Amino acid sequence: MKNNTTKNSGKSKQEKNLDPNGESQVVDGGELHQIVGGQHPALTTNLGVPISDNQNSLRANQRGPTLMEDFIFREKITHFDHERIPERIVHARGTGVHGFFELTESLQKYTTAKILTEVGEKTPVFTRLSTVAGGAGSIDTPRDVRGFAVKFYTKEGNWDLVGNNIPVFFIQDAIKFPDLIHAVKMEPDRAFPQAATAHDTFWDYISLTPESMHMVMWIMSDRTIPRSLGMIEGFGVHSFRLINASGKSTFVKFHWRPKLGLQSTIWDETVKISGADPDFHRRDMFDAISAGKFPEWEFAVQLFTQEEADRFPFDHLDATKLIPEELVPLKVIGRMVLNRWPNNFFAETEQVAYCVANVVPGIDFSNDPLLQGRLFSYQDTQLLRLGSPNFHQIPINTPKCAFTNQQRDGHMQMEQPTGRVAYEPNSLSENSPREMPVNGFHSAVITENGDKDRIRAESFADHYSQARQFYISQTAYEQAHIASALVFELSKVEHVHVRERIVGHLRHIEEDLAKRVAQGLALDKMPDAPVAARPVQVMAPSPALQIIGKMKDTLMGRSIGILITDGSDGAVIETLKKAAMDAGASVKIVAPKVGGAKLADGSIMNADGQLAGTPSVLFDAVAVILSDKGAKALSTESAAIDFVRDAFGHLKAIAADKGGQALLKTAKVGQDLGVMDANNKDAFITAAKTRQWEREKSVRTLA
Ligand code: HDE
Repeated sequence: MKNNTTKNSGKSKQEKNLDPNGESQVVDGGELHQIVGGQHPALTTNLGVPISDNQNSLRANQRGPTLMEDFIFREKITHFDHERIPERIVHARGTGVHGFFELTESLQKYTTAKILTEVGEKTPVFTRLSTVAGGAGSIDTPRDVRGFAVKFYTKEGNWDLVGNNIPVFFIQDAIKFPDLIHAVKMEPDRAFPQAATAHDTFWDYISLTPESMHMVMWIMSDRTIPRSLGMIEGFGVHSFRLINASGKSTFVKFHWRPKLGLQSTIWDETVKISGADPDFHRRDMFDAISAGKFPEWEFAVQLFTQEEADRFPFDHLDATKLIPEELVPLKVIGRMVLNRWPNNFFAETEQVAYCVANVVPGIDFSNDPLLQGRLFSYQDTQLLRLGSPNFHQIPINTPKCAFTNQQRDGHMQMEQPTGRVAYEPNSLSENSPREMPVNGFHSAVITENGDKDRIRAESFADHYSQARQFYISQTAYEQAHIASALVFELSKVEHVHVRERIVGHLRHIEEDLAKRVAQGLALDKMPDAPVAARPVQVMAPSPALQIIGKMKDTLMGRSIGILITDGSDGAVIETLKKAAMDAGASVKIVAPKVGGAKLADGSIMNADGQLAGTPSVLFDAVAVILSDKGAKALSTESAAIDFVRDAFGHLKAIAADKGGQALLKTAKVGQDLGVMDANNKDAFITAAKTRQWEREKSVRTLA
């Protein structure tokens, strides 16, 4: 058929066939191919058929319909249509990194597990840090618990320690989990809010679930708005058991402690980070790994016997309780370093399948009813997500030790077992796998008795004592943040009776907290406290529960932003930059234009970020080094005004030269010890390592 359009914009077949290894730039039917040398393999179908044209589907004629016959098109689109697997129902948003675990102290007295007894041995790990409530594409920085899941590829099989950055949980029995998650997720009729607890269904459920009150204190604290993934603690939460060579078992709780110390953001800062960089934590981790600044955690255990547990003023099998460090001290036994970014997000981070039931000989479970339920849930969830009982054959899930058994076949089987024997016991095969009565996995031998029933132990009934202990252990600044977070969240709740019911619970925790929240909500009278199943016990404050007390005197893992303009003083910038980098920080230059600025001496300083897209919320402290002319130009630039105003409002150190001071004045930014002259680099570095907590009362009204 004749037609007046020409194929490929008039190019001949020869012109379309590019030399894949040449250096050329060719327009092909509108597409731009930039080939920069190298040996490019042929593009093929999944079955190895070379593809001649990856831009045009097979058409009946130049402007006619596409033909079903086009197997290349169909294969490509079918594969694309199937690219997604169900995202995790919880913890969908996560960042995974490879690394290693190194044991520094043997637990041989307590366990046979090689991973906990072979000092100096480096075991590969894959660690995935996540938020809980949001979907896979949600922001990194909502107020939320962080998941802390570690897969240890040990010599005796994979051990998955699937924990959180908070040592307790909302509920005591796994059967409640779907209700809790339905309450926190987007409300089903309107499909919002995404990744947020600040809505009616969450607080309605919580207000009817007194056992959640301890967890509520933790989630309303700044633990749920961490500064970076390298600055969170990790907890196995439940009690587990270790079993030694003579079969004796000891209870254990697992802890991860970040080498960078604990640090959180300010709520207003978190909200703004979410807009400025929805991938804030993932990017920060990627940058740290790329720069060779590998995040590291200490691994610690709390060990205790049944007899000791019997004397605790709470039940350690109740996941809403922690064991204060003052009661059972932490013993550091190893470290984990994360040092390798995955090659491919989907293949590794998305397909990694953590299962709480994955333990190795020498490690066993306790009777915590939450843990018991989790032992079922994770395997089941992986079967749905990964679609096959052979998901252990996906490389990220495959043990690094030998494994063999008589399980066969199934969807996506990758192995090709030989021989006629696929059962055990057998007498036909000389080399088929056999049980290992001595070294194989053994459960702890425990005597169980009592009535079978749907029942909660009496010892689980104290819901307020540890909530109170957490609150009274905090610094005054942190208490104000908890009260303000409660006011913020409950102000988003439309139902007044739900707000009131929560304040009623708070009265059992601390009357002053309840008063502050009631005032923040403008309740006309103090709601009654619900009947408590058990009286609140007096527990001594535990400073280990603070964040501020656990900040470290370092700029490692922190970032400093320096705002410059044309005419800025290069020497001052360089001095500050060097001091910050020497203290371990990364430094970014921010300028009105991304191409950089022409400094006073005529040289060009490149910018790492354009002012409009690089607000100060992305930094831990800022310096403002401006020429007089630059300061004047920025005085009508709201991004510059916000830059300094937010830095001040988020309690950050600010170093400013004369031009910088002029901008601070225009922005009506106050002066305090955290605002200093740019020449005072030592004071700036010291102030940058912390937040100016005293400033807070001058910049916002806290509850
Ligand atoms: Fe999970 N949880 N969970 N959870 N959880 C999942 O498994 C579940 C709980 C935690 O990075 C799911 O693979 C039940 C406590 C982390 O891939 C699912 C209960 C703690 C991750 C599941 C709990 C956690 C999950 C969803 C109540 C801290 C992410 C996707 C008994 C100790 C792991 C998946 C990753 C993921 C079930 C409670 C931590 C549905 C039934 C307590 C870090 O199986």
